[in-house]
Amino acid sequence: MHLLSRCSAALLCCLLALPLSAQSTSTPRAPVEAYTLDLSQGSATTAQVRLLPAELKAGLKTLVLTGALSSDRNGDFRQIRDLCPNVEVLDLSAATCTEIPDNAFLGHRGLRKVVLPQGVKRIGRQAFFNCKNLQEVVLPSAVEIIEDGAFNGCTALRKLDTSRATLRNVGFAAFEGVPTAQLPQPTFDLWAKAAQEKYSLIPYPAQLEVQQGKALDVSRIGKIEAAPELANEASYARRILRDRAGLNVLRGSAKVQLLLDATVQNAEGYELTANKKGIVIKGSTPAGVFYGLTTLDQLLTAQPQSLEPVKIVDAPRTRVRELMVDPVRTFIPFAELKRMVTEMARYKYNALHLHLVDDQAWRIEIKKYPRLVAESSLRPAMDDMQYTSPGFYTQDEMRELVAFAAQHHIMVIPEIEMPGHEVAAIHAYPQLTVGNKKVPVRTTSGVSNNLLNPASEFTYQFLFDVFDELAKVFPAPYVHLGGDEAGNPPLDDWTTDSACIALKEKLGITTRDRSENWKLQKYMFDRVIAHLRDKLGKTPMFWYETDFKEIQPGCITFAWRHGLTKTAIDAARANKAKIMLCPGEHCYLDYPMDKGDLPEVNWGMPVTSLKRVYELDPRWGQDDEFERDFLFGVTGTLWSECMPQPERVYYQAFPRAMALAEVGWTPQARRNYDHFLRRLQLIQADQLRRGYPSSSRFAGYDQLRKEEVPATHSK
Ligand code: TNX
Repeated sequence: MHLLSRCSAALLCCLLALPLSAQSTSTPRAPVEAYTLDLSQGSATTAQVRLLPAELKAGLKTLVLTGALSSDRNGDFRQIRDLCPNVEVLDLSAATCTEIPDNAFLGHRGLRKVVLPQGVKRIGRQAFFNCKNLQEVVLPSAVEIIEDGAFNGCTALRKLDTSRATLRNVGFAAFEGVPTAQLPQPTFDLWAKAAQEKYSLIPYPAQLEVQQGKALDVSRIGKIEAAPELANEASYARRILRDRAGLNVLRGSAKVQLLLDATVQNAEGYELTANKKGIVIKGSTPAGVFYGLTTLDQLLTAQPQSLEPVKIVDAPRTRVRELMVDPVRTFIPFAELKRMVTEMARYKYNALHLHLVDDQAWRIEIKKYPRLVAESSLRPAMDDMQYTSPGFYTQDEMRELVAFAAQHHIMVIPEIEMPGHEVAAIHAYPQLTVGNKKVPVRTTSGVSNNLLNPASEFTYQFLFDVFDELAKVFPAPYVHLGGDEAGNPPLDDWTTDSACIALKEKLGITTRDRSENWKLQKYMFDRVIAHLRDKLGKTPMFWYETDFKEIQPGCITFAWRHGLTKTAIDAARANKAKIMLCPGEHCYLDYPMDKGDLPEVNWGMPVTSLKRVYELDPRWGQDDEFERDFLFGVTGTLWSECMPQPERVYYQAFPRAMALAEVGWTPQARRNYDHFLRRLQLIQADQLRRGYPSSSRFAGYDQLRKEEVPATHSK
């Protein structure tokens, strides 16, 4: 990529037409700026960008395709979106296809000009979502359908002539943020349809009673009254009134009252009443009041002018409702982390877990070890994506994030992996590993057998220093230590090394094969846990693995492996540890939501459907004692090996993270999947309008938007 971007301007203009033989996978000798893939003269008539060499794809600026375009799993559209990030001009005028698939170019930052094939009739949902540099699209006259969010966020798009097209359907928020004048209007009033569901609340509250009486004229709200401790919540309330009801200036006799009231039982619980005089929200803490406000925000989404009297009494089911993001495999720009926080807050999440280091990069500044970010924050070309993903967070940025998240009652939990998934650190400081091996930062996903060395004091000094610095940045009482996939594949790195053998002897470990290597991991964990607890006052968390056979009491263990949740629960109970539920089959949001949904190309991920997420009962067949004393919360994971653009994190997260929010918050008896889907319509439409992409690949998506809302569902 870098080689190509350094090319001279003259080369920019040259259009190289390579014959079919260019299918060879070798790297071309000279850098190529432009490419015509014309297969029409050979026997094949398919465009197949797949056949181009990976490095060529990563650097291409102009791409002209002829022949039939394929939109299957690893077809031409996926290839351009994920593997050709620098394509600026995409000329498909001589290619054929009848539709531009959903999400075809979602988040593509290179595209400036796209000429679509003559025969295109449909432009799919979110097809050009957030193509921020896209200036011109040449639409053929055949185009009849432009789906929801198709050009949403294309803020540079100035040339889009739809006058020749015979548009039958134009979707919701298809042109949100597009500055061009005279854009086609949506043909279906999705918003009005979805807003018929007046209580489109996610997560659904524990109690909701529709009251008698006159509705509140929202425009008459003249005042927000709040105790000084609730200044942050008062400003959130002001924002809600502005965003939902357009109230920039408050005038009128109705009011919003925010009250601290110790009689509200749960620290995160709240009571909300609305009547013609105004809105009262009570909580025993600012967090409770804040959650009441997020409910008010959703009430006003459906009823922005006239709010019908209602009383809501609500409290969460589980203590911690978390999303984990992975800025390692694909860097997440700092601003996007903030956008994630504001979005999570809407659904009453209270923890953002940052997976800050892994084999492919180290993403957090550590002042005492500057080589970590200097040498290991690039994420080199990985798997079939032959381009880098550079970036790291400074400690100042993380402080800003922590403060911002705190305003949204979200704590930020850092994760530093050990002893596995640490190749990036080992690359910068080879003394961290057995034999001081200088290893490259990992360029594929998967599991490495390069581990931290348990028999070297440098390892402990390093970890203590890192945690000491992080403790000054992240005030959350929890720190995640990773611990996954270090024994699977087995910890062979530790089997033959003489220092590891000597440590085994010292610890009374008699075996010399790999069977008790886990005891060295335990030794490492015990020392780090003691430091975290005694010196820093932190509670450790880690990913549960069966081959790591002991858990210290009071720790929080994450049940993540498909099919092993019961085993993890039993181990947590036996060891008096708490358990965070994130079983792969319900909570892995990096997996596709449906067959063929993004990420279409992955390492063989199973599908985690929206329904499957919703079906998680965090009690997991256990007793009351489990829910009260052992269940810590629920986590949705967003590993990013297969999400090459930042907005893909949102696409994977939503709407499943809404289902998971309800899993973690709403009492089981109040949950119903069909009802959830009806409430989701307005929430998802609102989210799209606000510039967040999401998946629509769940049963009933299209049908739900067309059918009438039955009266029974309006409560
Ligand atoms: C396993 S889940 C991992 C991660 C990968 C993920 C991909 C876990 C604790 N470890 O390193 O990113 O699979 O889904």
